[in-house]
Amino acid sequence: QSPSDGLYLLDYGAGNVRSVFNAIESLGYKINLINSSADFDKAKKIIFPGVGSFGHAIDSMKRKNLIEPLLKYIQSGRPLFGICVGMQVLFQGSEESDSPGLGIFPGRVELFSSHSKSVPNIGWNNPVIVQSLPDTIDMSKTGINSDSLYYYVHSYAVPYPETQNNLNFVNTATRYGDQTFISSVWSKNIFATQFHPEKSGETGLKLLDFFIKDFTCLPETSSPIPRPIPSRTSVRVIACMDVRTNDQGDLVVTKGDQYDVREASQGNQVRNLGKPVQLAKRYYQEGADEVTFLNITSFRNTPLNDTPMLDVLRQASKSVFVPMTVGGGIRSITNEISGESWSAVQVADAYFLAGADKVSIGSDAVYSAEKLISNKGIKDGSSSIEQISSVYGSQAVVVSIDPKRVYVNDPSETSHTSVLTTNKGPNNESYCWFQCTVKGGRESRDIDVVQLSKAVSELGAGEILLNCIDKDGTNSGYDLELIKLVKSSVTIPVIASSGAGKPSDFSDAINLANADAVLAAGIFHRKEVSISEVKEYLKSENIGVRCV
Ligand code: 1PR
Repeated sequence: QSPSDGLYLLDYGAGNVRSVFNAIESLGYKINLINSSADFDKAKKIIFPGVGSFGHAIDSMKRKNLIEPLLKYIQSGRPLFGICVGMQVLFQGSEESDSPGLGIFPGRVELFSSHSKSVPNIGWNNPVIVQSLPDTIDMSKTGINSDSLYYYVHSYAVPYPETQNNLNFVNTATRYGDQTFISSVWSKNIFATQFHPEKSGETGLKLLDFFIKDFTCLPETSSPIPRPIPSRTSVRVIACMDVRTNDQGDLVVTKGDQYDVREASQGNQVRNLGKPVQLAKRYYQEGADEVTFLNITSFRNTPLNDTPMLDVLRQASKSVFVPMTVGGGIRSITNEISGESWSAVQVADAYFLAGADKVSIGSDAVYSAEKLISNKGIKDGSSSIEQISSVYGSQAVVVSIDPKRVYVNDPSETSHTSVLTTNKGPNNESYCWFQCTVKGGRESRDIDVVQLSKAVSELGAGEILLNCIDKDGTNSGYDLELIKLVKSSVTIPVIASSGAGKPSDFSDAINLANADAVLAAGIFHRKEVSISEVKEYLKSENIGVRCV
C-alpha cells in the first residue's frame, strides 16, 4: 500500500504533464494518467496541472467531457491538487476568456496591471500563509514558510483583498509589485497553487510529497489571518547552453565568441564544452533558476520527432525541476526530403510534450515583426508567436533577439532609434542603434530592437531574451545601454544576455539597466564563475535571489 496508490494526473491536453510526471517519479511514486471519465472512479487523489490560457483549458475539458466527472470527484470529497490554470479554473471566470470557470470558489481571475511592473509575472516569490489552520495541521510538512520561494509564470491572477479578507479558503497570498493575489487555496479536499511546485526545485517537490503522503481535508473551521503581504520577488539567474552537432555528429554544448563557435586553436573544431543533459543537471543542482537550451544548428531535414533536442529535454526533465526554455528552429517547418510539414504549434507541442516549459523564437520572430510593421500593425494570426501563445499562453513564448550595434555620428543619420553611447564607434561615433539579425547573426535585417520588441510584444510574446552579438562571449559585461533601451520599449520581462564576465556584471544589469533576469553561458561552462558566487554577490547588493 503506497501513498501514491490511486494517484492520477488529469491531463486536458496543454498541461505540462511530463514535468509533473517526472517530479512525482523523482519522489519515488507512480502516477497514472486519467484518460476517461471511468478513471475518476479509480482515483483516490488527483493532480490537475494547467498551463496556458484559461479558455483553452475550459474548452479542452468540455471537449473531452472532463468537467462533469471532475465536479463529481470533488463532491465525493477526495483530494485534488490544482496547479496554475488548474487552480484558476476553480474560480468563477477569468478576464482572459468568456468561458465560465467551475465556480467552486468566489472570485474572478484578472490580468495583472503592467504600469509599474513587468507582465507576465515570471519568477520566484514567497507565498505568505493567511489561513488560520487547526493545530492538527502541521504546515511545516508542506515546506511553505516565510523563506520558501516558488516559481510563478502567469499574466493573470485572482486578487487578494488585504483589507476585506473573509476568504477562509485562501491558504496563502503573494505580493507581486503593487498587487497582491491568491497564491494558494486550501478548502476541505481541495488544495491548489498559482505557482508551479513541479518547477520549484526541492521546495516544490516537498509540497508535492506532502500532498501525496500527508494531505488531509480541512475542516470548515479555518479562518483568515489579517496580515501584510510583503513582496519577496527574487531575480532569476539563468544558465544558457548553445547546443549544436559537432563535426562528428555529436550534440555538444558549444559557445560562440561573437557567435563564432569554432575554436581556431582546436583546428577550427566546434568548441565542445560538455554534454547538454549533464550540464543542465549540474546547473540545476548549483541553483540555476531556469535553464535554456538554444539549438544553433537547424535539424532541417530531420523528421520532427527525431529532433535530437527532444531527447535532450526528455532526459533533462527527469532531474531538472526548474523551468526549461528551448530555442532554435521554433517555426513551421517542411522536411525538404519527405515533403512533410509541421505548423509552428505542432513543433512547439513536440517540445512542450518533451518537457520544455517555454519555447524561444529567434529568426521567425523577426520575419513576423517585419510583416506586422508592413501591415501597419494589423495582426492576422498567422505568426508562430500568435499561434503558440494562443494555445499555451504568452508566458510560454520567449523571443530571442540577436542585435548588433550600428554606429552613427548623429541620430539624424538613421530612421532607427539610436542612443548616445559611452562605448564610441570605431570612428569615434557617439551614437548607435541596434540592428536585428536572423540566422544566428549571419543576416542583418532593416529592423531595430525597439521595433522588434514592440512588435513581438504586440503579437503575444511573454518575454524577451536579449542577446548582443558585440558582447557575446567577451566577458566584458552586458550591453547596459541596449538593455535599458529595450526595457523602456516594452512591459514584458527582459532577460539580459551576452557578455557576463564577473558577478558585478549581473548586478549592473539589474541595478543600472533594470533587467528582470540575467543569463550567462561561457563563464558557467568554463567554471570561471559559479552560479552560487553570482547569487552570493547579488545578495550582498541587496538584490533578492533564491538560495538553494
Ligand atoms: O533563429 O529561432 O532558429 O533561433 C536560433 C537561436 O540560436 C537564437 O536564440 C540565437 O540567439 C541562437 N544562436 C544562433 N546562432 C548562435 C551562435 O552563437 N552562432 N547563439 C546562437 C547565440 C546567445 C546566447 C549566449 C549568450 C550568453 N548565443 O545563447 O549564450 O549570448 O553568452 P555569454 O554569457 O557566454 O556571453 P532561431
